[in-house]
Amino acid sequence: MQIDVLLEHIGTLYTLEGEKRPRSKEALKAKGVRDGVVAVFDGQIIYGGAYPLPEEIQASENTQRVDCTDKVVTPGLIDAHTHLVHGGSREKELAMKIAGADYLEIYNAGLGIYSTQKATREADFQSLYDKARKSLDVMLAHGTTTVEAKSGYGIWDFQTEIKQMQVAHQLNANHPVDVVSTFMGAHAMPAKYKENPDEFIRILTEEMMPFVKEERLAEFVDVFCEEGVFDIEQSRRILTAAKELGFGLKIHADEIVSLGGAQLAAKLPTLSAEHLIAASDKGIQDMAKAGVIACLLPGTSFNLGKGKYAKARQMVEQGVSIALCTDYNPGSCPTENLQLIMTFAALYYRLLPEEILTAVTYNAACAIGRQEKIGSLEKGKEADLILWDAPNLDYIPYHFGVNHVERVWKKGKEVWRKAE
Ligand code: IZC
Ligand code: ZN
Repeated sequence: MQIDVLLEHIGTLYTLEGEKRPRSKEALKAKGVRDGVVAVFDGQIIYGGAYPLPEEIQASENTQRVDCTDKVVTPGLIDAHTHLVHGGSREKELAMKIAGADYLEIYNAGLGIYSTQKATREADFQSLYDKARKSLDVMLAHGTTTVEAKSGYGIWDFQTEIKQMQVAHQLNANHPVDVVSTFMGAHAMPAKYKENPDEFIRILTEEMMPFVKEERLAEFVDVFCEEGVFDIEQSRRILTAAKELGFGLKIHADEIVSLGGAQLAAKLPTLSAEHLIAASDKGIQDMAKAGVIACLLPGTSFNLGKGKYAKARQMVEQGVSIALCTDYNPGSCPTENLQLIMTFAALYYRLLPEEILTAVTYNAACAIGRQEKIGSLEKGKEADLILWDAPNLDYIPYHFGVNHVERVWKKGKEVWRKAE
């Protein structure tokens, strides 16, 4: 068998080979292989592991050889929770935050999500596309090769929702980073339906969601289950309808107030529950039992500035599988940099680098239903690879705030390289 690209003499290779289901407890720890080698042919991994190569795989003069001595190689990072496509930015809220205003106060003052809705509604397709493409470039430069993108800045204005999802689709087709689309029409309660939320839920579930399904605009449906947004019963109705239509389910649960979103996620069950900063012990137990993946977003906790973090360590000890994501959005987490999130996870969640790596690769792939294709460097999987300019894995979250990526391959093609 031939080889297109051969990464050899790898200081430490993390293939993420292991249990074929979302990982927790001991299985969450990725194992490193010294003197590793990865062989790629036709966009796929044909070997990833310790030197030497199996006999049937041979390099030729056409093979591109990459010397990875004293460096780290991992799968491409997967960011399983972002609000990638949006108009505008919210730096004007910074002074309010510095003065002590919290997220829901800003939202209730008609700013927050509402101001991004306005900016997104006013932006045309091309400007939304250009802005999101720039963000994808930044993500790719920091090692992200697949990203989930939520709609949710049109809400009652369905054309804007559709526009956001169409931008995500076009980016998926044109950009090296793969974009997985989620419909999040239930991201805020529109002011004009505040007195009649049932009518909005009817429109959402009977008009919008069937259209999104029919047009294949999204694979997942997500709901912001939060005090003053969608309550437990409303979230249950929306997600039950989504399930009946064949969508995968996600829920923003217990981000700020402990409403019981984690329990609801376990009951439905959803594929993932997001945030969980205020999740109860019972909610965590239920999620472990039901196998709901926790998509944790420590950058949001950091940026909300209240010192409140999800109980990630407890979740792992109790058997919840976790993914770590940016939550990239213009309000609660304006960063595309998943490496920074890895640092926050180490410092604020007290997760080990080996646990963190699984949470941004294999488990994140599970959180978007892509674990058969990506998330590990095993034979037959897509060759999404990062060569890190780092002597060991610990170095990546330790030396924070700078980019450690040297080269990135997507489906076997080199798509990013650090300037010399
Ligand atoms: O734009 O504020 N939490 N949704 C739920 C967000 C944060 C995004 C935003
Ligand atoms: Zn979010």
